[in-house]
Amino acid sequence: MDRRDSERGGARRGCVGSLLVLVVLAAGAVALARLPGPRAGERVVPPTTGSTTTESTTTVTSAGEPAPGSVGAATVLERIPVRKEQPAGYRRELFPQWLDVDGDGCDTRNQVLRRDSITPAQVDPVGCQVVAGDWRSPYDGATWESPADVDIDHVVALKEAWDSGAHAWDEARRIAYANDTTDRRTLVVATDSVNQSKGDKDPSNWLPPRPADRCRFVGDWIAIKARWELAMDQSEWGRLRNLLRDECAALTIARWPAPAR
Ligand SMILES: [Ca+2]
Ligand SMILES: [Ca+2]
Repeated sequence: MDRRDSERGGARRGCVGSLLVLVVLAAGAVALARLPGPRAGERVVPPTTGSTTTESTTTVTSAGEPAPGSVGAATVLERIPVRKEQPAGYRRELFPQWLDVDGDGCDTRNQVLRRDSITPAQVDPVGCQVVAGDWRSPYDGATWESPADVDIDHVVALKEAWDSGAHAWDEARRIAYANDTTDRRTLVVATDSVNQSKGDKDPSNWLPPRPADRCRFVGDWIAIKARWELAMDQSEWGRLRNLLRDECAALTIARWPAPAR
């Protein structure tokens, strides 16, 4: 090979090398473009589902940086609109509950009981009725084995959802919300008495009694409001901002799947 051939070969290798660099850069750009931010209505990567544990999808990282697949809770909170609540017209019947919206033969209540049991739940062989399991309430840490001792709680209560935007939803969306098993943050298995004290309240006047459970609750609350494009009233938003500043500064939120429409 003479020098010119060698130079041409070198040039070819240079071209191939440049092409490879371009391909790698382009792939990187595509990957970066796919990193979603929680903009309104955006479809994002779902958090882990199908687990038999009650681990939260909201985490605190030691370095204060969002974990992969998550975003800072304060960033999400900043994007949530602040509006006066609109309570007129609420009736619980507007949110038909415990239906089998995904057609798997289990109503929502039993589906959540089965999903969140730490050990495999005992299920009636006929139908899908859960008769026993092991549940840990995310509000007080209590553990229960009988479904009679727990409630399936809408973390953002139906009335709170109504007051902050669901009053404008059609029935299909209200049913999707009331029976949501597509993101495990919407519905949790909680100690019945604690759930009753929670009622329809938002974090401006109710937080889990056990301090260790509060930051996770705060993150889940913010995620649900953002995911369903619900607003917050001023005192609710302010309380959450203060909690993120004072107690939950490193809180991150796992991304969420788009809700049914
Ligand atoms: Ca079902
Ligand atoms: Ca509120």
